[in-house]
Amino acid sequence: MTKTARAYTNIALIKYWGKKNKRLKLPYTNSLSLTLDRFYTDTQTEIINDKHDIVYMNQNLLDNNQNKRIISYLDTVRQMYSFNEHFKVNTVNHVPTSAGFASSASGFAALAASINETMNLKLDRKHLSILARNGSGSASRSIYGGFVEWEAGNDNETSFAVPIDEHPDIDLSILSVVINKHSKKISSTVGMESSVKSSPFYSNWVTLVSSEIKEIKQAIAKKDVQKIGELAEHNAMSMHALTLSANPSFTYFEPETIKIIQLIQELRQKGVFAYATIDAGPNVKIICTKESIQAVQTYIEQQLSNVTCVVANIGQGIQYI
Ligand code: 2P0
Repeated sequence: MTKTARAYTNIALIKYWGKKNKRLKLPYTNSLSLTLDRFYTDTQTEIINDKHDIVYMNQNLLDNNQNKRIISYLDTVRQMYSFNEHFKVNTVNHVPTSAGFASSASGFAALAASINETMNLKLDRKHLSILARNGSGSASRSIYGGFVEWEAGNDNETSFAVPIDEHPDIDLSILSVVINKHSKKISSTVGMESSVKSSPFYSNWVTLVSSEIKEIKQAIAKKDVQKIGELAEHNAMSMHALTLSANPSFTYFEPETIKIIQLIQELRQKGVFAYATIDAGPNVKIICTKESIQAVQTYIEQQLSNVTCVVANIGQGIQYI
């Protein structure tokens, strides 16, 4: 029986938004994330005597349309490591549907680690990060715990994540505020492509990220949580400015997203520690301290009735169970 690979999701504090190479998922910029402890994917792969892969997700067999992205990834892995085996993949997402986190980061990190285990590839974590990136950019960062930087690189061998501090002794907690609404979703892949192609601010974004990465690494080293919060919020708003300034313009924000941003500003005026970060969807992740998180949650729940709050702390890297 092969071991199960477990990968946790991560939240980007300095975000990845745009690919210079679509096939290899090479980003234009570095990005920096925090791995979280609550949301993870468990994946097990078994070699089967067949010419096709089969994929179970959350105990359901995926059909040929649902499993396309995973099968195409397995083809890439077979090509990268020159083997022909096919697999039965069993993957379970422990990401509560109410938590508002995408599962592609934990999903592809766990799948990469699971293939490494089943095929006995003996990859070090750098090569595991490269393998995960080929599935989904943000998955490259979920190989490590704590603060992680994905170095953009120039080709398949040079684009991978590195740990900045895997076990940081720092007072940060994340409150995920989920807006219970199903809006039409523009995938990150499509959203990024449109921003790169048509936002007049895209080159400014590349310059901005390069300086914000340096600043946030200094703030992490100094455990300056306020500076980390300020940089993460500014970076997230700048990323979303790339969607608003694309042509045609689009946004991931819902009215409640803006409302939560305003509530966070009010909280700060009252002296409560809270900063917003938002990914390719309407939900807001609030960067809090252990002291502020309860007050932040209470205030948000008082002001907005139709939201769900989930608390997460700093999590670890890939595990084999
Ligand atoms: C990030 N996001 O840095 C950014 C911020 C969303 C907003 O990475 O096309 O699923 O598979 O490489 O990694 C989500 O996009 O995109 C993402 P692909 P991915 O976390």
